[in-house]
Amino acid sequence: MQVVHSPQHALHDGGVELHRGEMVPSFESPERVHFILAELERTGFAVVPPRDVPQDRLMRVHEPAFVEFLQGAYARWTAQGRDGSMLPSGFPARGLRRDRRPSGIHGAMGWYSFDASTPIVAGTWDAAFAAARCAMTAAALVSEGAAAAYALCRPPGHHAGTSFYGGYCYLNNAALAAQYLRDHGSKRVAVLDVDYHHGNGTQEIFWERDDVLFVSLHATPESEYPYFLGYADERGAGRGEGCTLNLPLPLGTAWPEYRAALDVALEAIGRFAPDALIVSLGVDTFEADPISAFRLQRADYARMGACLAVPGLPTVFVQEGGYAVAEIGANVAGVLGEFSACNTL
Ligand code: SP5
Ligand code: ZN
Repeated sequence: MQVVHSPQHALHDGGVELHRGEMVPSFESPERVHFILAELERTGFAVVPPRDVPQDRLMRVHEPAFVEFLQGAYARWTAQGRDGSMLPSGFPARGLRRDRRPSGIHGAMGWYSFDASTPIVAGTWDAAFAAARCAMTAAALVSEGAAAAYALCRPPGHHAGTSFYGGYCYLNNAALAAQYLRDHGSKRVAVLDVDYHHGNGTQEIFWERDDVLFVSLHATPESEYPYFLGYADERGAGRGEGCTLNLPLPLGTAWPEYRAALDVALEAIGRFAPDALIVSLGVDTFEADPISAFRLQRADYARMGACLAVPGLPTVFVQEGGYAVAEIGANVAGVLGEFSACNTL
C-alpha cells in the first residue's frame, strides 16, 4: 500500500485553541505526521507525493464562496494589522440571522466555522489544500487499480462540510476522496468513519445522497464533541434516507464493544454493496489519547485492520484524528499493516 504525503502539512503550525476555558497550543500538531511517517517508513511502506489536482475539484463537495473564504482569510486578517492565529468569537445560534454572511472578517469567521478550536494561520490554506490533494491522489491510485492506498492527511477533514469548518478540519479530505471515486468509475462508495468523534462534515455532505453510504462509530454526542450531531436517529434524508448510519458509543468503550459495533457497520456496508470503501482513520480511540475517552489498546489497531479487510473492497484510508503523538505511528501502522496482511484483493 502506498502512502501519499506532502511536507506542506507543516505550514499549518503555531495554532492555539480554546480548551476547557483556556487558550492552549493546538492538540493537532505537525509532530503527529512526523511520528506516523517515521513508523510507516520503518515498517516498509513506500511514500509518494500528491499529484497536482486542480483547485476546482474542491468544488465537487465544497461551496465556492467557502473555499474562497478559506484561501483568502489570513490575508484579510493581516491586512487589519494582526498576526498569530485567527479564531472566531461569535456564532449564529438560534435567534440570530443565518441568511446573510457579514462582510467583515470576524463575522464571516463565525459564520463559516462552528467552534473556537480551529485556528487559521498563515500556512493553513496551503496545508489544507495539500491534504486534500493527498486524499484525491490516494483515491486516484485506487481508481487506477491499487487494492488500497493511505492518504496521510493533515490537517484532518471529517468535521468540515459543504460550507463550514471546525474540529481542526478545513476541507473534507475523505469526502473529496469518495467523490473522486464516484467521478472515476465507482457507482457506489461507502465511507466508514472510525475516528473517536462523529464525522459531522462528511455526514452533511452526503446527507441527501444514495450513492455514498456514511457509517460512523464515535463517542456519544451527549458528552463529546461535536455535541450537536451524531445520534442514532440521524439516517439521511430524501434519496439519502437510510444511507447514513450512526453508531454512538459510551465513554470508556473498549475493544470487545467496539468490535461488536464495527461488525454492525461492516454488515451495513455489505448490504449497501459498494464498489469501494473510504476509511476515515482517526486513532483518537486510543486509551492514552489526551482529549478522548475510549480504551482501545495498541494491539486492537491490528485487529481493526483485519476487520476492515473483511469486505474485500478497494480501500482508501484517510488520516483523521489521533493526539497521543508518541503512539500514533504504531497505531496507524497497526491498522494498515494488518489490513495489508489480510487483504485478498
Ligand atoms: C479530527 C478530530 O479528531 N477533531 C477533534 C476536534 C475536537 N476538538 C474539541 C475537543 C474538545 C475536547 N474536550 C475534552 C473533554 C474531555 N472529555
Ligand atoms: Zn477525532
